[in-house]
Amino acid sequence: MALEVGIVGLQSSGKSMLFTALTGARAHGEVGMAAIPDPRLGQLAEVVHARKVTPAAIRVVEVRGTGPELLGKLRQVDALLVVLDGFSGTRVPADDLETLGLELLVADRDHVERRLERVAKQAKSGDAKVKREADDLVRLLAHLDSGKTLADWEGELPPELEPLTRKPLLSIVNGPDGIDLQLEAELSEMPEEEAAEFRGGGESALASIVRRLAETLDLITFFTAGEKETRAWTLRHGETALDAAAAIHSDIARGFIRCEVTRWDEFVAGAARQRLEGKTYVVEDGDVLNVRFNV
Ligand SMILES: Nc1nc2c(ncn2[C@@H]2O[C@H](COP(=O)(O)OP(=O)(O)OP(=O)(O)O)[C@@H](O)[C@H]2O)c(=O)[nH]1
Ligand SMILES: [Mg+2]
Repeated sequence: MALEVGIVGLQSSGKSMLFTALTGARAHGEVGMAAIPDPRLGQLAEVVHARKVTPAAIRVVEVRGTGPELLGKLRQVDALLVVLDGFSGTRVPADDLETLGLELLVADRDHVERRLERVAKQAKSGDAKVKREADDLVRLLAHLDSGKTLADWEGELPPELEPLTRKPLLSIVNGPDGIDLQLEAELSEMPEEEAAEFRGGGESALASIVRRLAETLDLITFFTAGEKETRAWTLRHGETALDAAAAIHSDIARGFIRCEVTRWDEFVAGAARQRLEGKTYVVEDGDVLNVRFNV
């Protein structure tokens, strides 16, 4: 249930390098997990002498081109991460970003057209709802073909459409003016301590990307602090204790009784004031939760 981000970019912009740098995964063009760095987690783990520490993570997918078919694989992702070539000296990143925007637009238009073909066939059966969607799609296609975007479509969109051009988008320039992926790749091969020394104590560029992503996705982090495992989890801003329980395990959500809530800093300071909350409690960033449940 982790949120998902899709890496897109023009050819040889550094997508695979970014994917590997973020996820540590070698296999390109696949799916990997990027850990969200959070200094609070280590402090909590120390307090409870956790034997295992697990950061929250975002799922990362790389697609290997920009055609409609490949970009179509990204319809399910929650955000797009655009990589722009700023290292070769042969590209203008701002122009490439514009080109990519057009590719996304084309992919969305293609998607609307395909869906219309399918829905129009089904509409022949006379189902009113399907007929209405077909009519909507005809108008939507005309809207796109007049040079407008899905973003300036006023009506509701069919929920199945999941347009790429409406997803939150974060772009990074790969090169000296942005993040140097070549360097990051080399650092990721080093033992952690050496890499940290090289960075002079600063946050890694990758950590800052992941953090920006988490912001773009409007994520908050909550913790579970146990000796067996201390772990960070993400929720969308505004989600509840029941959502938190579901993120941990569906059984825990099903058997939810109530939830003990402590602020992470009070927990670390050993001055925890524990509150009992119910299913509808809106989880806050930094909450340490202990869900009481029966199975
Ligand atoms: N000097 C330098 N070279 C880089 C950098 N990032 C990527 N490269 C090189 O650029 C080439 C393409 O990098 P990839 O990560 O494979 O790019 P990609 O976007 O996945 O490419 P395709 O999947 O083929 O579209 C590789 O030869 C990299 O070594 C960088 O920051 N600096
Ligand atoms: Mg690649």
